[in-house]
Amino acid sequence: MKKKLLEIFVCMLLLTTMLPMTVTVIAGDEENPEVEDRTLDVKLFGFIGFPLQTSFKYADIVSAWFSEESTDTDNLYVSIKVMDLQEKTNLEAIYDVNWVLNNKRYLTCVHANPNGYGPFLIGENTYGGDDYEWDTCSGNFDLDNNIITWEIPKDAIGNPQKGDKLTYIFPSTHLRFRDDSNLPRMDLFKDLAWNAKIIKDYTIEY
Ligand SMILES: [Ca+2]
Ligand SMILES: [Ca+2]
Repeated sequence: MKKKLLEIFVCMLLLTTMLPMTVTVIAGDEENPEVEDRTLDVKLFGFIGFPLQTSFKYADIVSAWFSEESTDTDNLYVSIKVMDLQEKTNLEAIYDVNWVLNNKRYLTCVHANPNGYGPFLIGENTYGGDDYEWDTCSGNFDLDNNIITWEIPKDAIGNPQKGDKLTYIFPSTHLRFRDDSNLPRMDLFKDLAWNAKIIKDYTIEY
């Protein structure tokens, strides 16, 4: 009988310690990203792998996630982490995160090049195809932690409500000749999320 009581007590103790853990993993953050990509997987033209990845760590996606703050419910934060973020890059480096919300496609974007980075953009795919209507938004290049974050006013993405789902989340990076050169604007190198280990939906919290 004593043994049985002890077993019940241990079970209850385990349950109470596990419960807070299951609550904290609901929202997206760096530890629980919506997308976890593989590393050292930047590809020539987006599909040809190669071994010398050291020079391309600034374009190598590690993960991407969405987050909100209970004290700032008007904004949605989108973050992308790369292996080694650089403030200035030799090639034109383009960082994108795509998603679908209430049947519309959205895209965040920021460029880096030899002059630095910015502006931070949020695009709404209003007319279909690849045409986006762009707005600028706030953002941050966190060079210490290799994280880019867009701060997106929810009214720029159709004012989503609590419980709405962001689906088809797809981060990507694109390296091409500098936009201020006269060379063609074709992607030379890309890291795409097709080979990601995890891709999950994000549910609006507030
Ligand atoms: Ca990667
Ligand atoms: Ca990838």
